[in-house]
Amino acid sequence: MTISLKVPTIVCEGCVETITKQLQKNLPEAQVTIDLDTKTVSVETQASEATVKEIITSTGHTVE
Ligand SMILES: [Cu+2]
Repeated sequence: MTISLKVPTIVCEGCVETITKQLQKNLPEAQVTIDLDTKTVSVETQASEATVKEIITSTGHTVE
């Protein structure tokens, strides 16, 4: 399942890297794609949307 979330607090490559690393650390099997222009995080994973949201929030970012 692919979960797509809008994360408006993403402003630069650094944010993209931080979120990608945190998701890969917590969900090693996940495929993470982040579009900096649209501030959209797409995660192909077995984990729930709530789990993915929690991981993103733990980096200090806000999920819309
Ligand atoms: Cu940044």
